[in-house]
Amino acid sequence: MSSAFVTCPLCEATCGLEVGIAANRIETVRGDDDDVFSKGFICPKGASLKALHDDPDRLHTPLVKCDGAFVEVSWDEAFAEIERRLPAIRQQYGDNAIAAYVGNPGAHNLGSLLYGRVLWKALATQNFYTAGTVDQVPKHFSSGYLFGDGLTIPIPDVDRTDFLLLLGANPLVSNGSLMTAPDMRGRLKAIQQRGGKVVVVDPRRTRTAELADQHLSVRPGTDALLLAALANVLFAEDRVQLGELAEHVDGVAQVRALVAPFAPEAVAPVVGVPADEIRGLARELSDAQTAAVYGRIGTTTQAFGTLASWLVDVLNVLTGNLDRPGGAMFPLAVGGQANAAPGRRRGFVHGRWRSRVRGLPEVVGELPVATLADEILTPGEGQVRALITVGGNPCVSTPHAARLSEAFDALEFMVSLDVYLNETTRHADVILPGPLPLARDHFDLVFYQLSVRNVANWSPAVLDTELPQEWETILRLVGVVMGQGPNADVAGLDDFVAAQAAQRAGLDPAVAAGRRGPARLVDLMLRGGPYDLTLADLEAAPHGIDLGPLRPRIPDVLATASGKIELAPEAITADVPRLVASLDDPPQQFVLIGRRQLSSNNSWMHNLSPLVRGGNKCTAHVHPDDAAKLGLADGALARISSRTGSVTVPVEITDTVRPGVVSIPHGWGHDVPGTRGEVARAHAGVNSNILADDLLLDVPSGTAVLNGIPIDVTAVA
Ligand SMILES: Nc1nc2c(c(=O)[nH]1)N[C@H]1C(S)=C(S)[C@@H](COP(=O)(O)OP(=O)(O)OC[C@H]3O[C@@H](n4cnc5c(=O)[nH]c(N)nc54)[C@H](O)[C@@H]3O)O[C@H]1N2
Ligand SMILES: Nc1nc2c(c(=O)[nH]1)N[C@H]1C(S)=C(S)[C@@H](COP(=O)(O)OP(=O)(O)OC[C@H]3O[C@@H](n4cnc5c(=O)[nH]c(N)nc54)[C@H](O)[C@@H]3O)O[C@H]1N2
Ligand code: SF4
Ligand SMILES: [Mo]
Repeated sequence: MSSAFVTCPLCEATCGLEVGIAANRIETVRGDDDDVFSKGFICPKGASLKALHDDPDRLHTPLVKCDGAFVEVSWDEAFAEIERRLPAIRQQYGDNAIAAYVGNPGAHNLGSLLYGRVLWKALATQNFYTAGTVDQVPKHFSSGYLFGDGLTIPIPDVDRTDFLLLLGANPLVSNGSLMTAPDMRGRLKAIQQRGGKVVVVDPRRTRTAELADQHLSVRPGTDALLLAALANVLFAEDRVQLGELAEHVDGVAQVRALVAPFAPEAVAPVVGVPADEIRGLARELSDAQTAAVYGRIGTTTQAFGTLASWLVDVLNVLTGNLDRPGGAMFPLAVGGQANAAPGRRRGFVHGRWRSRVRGLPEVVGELPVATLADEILTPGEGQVRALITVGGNPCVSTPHAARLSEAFDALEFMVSLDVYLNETTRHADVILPGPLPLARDHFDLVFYQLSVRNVANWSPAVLDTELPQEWETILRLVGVVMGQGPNADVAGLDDFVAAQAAQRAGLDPAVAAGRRGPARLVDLMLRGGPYDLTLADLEAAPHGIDLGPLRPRIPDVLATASGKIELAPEAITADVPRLVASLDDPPQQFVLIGRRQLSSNNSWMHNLSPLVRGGNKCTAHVHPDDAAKLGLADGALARISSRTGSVTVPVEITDTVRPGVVSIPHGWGHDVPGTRGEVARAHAGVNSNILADDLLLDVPSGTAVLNGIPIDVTAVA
């Protein structure tokens, strides 16, 4: 058995793994003790990579649907079918008739990251969707307007901070997001050990809240009110201290006026936290030597996602903690980072186009996935007739899931690049599988831009695969779209892509000669990047290269038109009146929120016995007082309904949720016909996004409200 050292590509933590391999099979997986960043940390998902490879249900050949049933075909047959059907739709109905949806694994996959963009450009469709609009797009929106680029996102400097305020995040379970930091338990404990404090804002007492020094159990969807109240106190008590940021910030006076309506006493009844606790939190935040405010999915996928994301950084600015050690800082990745070149002042815009049916604005090149079904089902000029999905399961992951399934049935043609035949890909006409992790080169292009330290680690493919690499499949699709037929010259297209990348980096493509595919592109990015590294340097360091703690980057990192932090941009502040109005909203009796589970990865790893065996249960968490009122018994079934649908699910009575709040994890509901996944079917659970309402959006960004969905709950006899 030989050992290989690779980075786990399953979540944002980027843990180093030591993988034992014999005869092209994974024998063992453990944390790599020598990894410069993760130092041996591993979670159950990383450890399940062997089970993933050995899963008898995953796809090994392309599938084409014939008379309603999938048949295994050769790659040439699959591409012949695509050639026969896709270009005709484009020719007949125009560019926008073909939509695309890219899912979460696409952000962890060099093939889709580096070559997907070539395909989307070739398709020239405005109907481009990703999992981002059920996730972090509000943060791109606020960061774009504040700092000039959607990926210029401040990351909490957890290893040096004295005070960490986490809202809507449970990194002990999720292992962190928009904050690449393996072993968050260790990092949070270290804050406490050096005398610092951790505060968690969450409607549930999560594992992270249990570890924290203080937990504020808020009503879902009220974070923007809470954060505005914190800012209000900073102004009212003369605690605003911009420090060295002062000369780089515009709009502080406007912010003062905007948060005036949100005194702690005004928001307390709605937020569900006493005014003196809010005031106390503001004082502690301001008194701390250093502090960082951080919000994650509970703050983005809710009614005020953009305002909450904005106010998180407003607080980082007002307390002088932005861009200073121990505060919230901007990483400088080794390559591929749009904000690495100073002086690029184009500013950020959204709404460059709008969705046809609901008129929703584009943000970072995407339309809200909550409206994809409308675009497919509503007849007229520009109607979506065909769809390409890449590593996504929107029929489970996105709102009004049942309607989206119906919409996919109405498509004339659908191609899915995916490793499973699941709830989404069962609707496809052609499924094209790609190699699993470890059978492809890997590099965390996205997550090193969001990391609490500047690090880099290259993972070469360590397993052989019978499948073409996903980047090759994507280039072959590019060939079809560009009229080169089903057997395009993939190597030639790759040379073309590399030549363009070299030109962008101001390099001669010949410097990366001898490489092809993503390895060549990463080599070019490294060479054009800020650290003077090459891929060979990373190859010589299998446990990664540590480039040190984050360093201040203002003003160079700012790309707004003014060259300053624009703290009160109109695109964001225009939504404040809606927040003011929410102070008078009558409270809902019951609202639904989600919860992530340690051994789960959104919707797609439930077919692995080691992961479903343990603590993952698709149950509805209900507070004991609510259970008593509703006549619900622990383990009994409840029917949960929303405007869009209903599900019947076992109840787990627990005081970890707030009264009035029901929590069901997303990613389940594996009992639909026509999928391949026996283990998942045996642990089906329910699809919580049947309940998520496609009409409820964070207004500025179009991101779906997945937390705080009004529901009715009844006992099932
Ligand atoms: N109610 C509710 N809904 C949510 C959330 C929530 O908190 N609550 N969270 C949201 C978030 S944050 C996200 S990111 C989305 C995720 O939404 P999606 O990305 O749409 O869903 P996943 O479950 O990640 O599905 C991943 C798909 O990729 C496939 N896959 C895995 N690896 C590969 C690969 O290497 N190549 C290819 N081609 N395919 C691969 C899997 O088989 C699966 O079909 O869900 C969102 N939905
Ligand atoms: N094990 C595991 N890890 C994962 C994933 C997974 O599916 N499983 N998914 C990955 C992905 S794609 C992502 S984006 C990240 C997400 O990473 P996190 O954001 O850390 O994920 P969650 O654990 O869902 O934490 C969100 C928290 O928000 C709370 N919440 C709900 N509504 C509100 C609200 O209105 N206000 C506040 N303040 N809190 C609220 C929920 O109770 C929950 O505890 O996790 C990643 N890591
Ligand atoms: S925490 Fe994330 S990166 Fe680390 S082993 Fe688990 S899934 Fe992989
Ligand atoms: Mo996500």
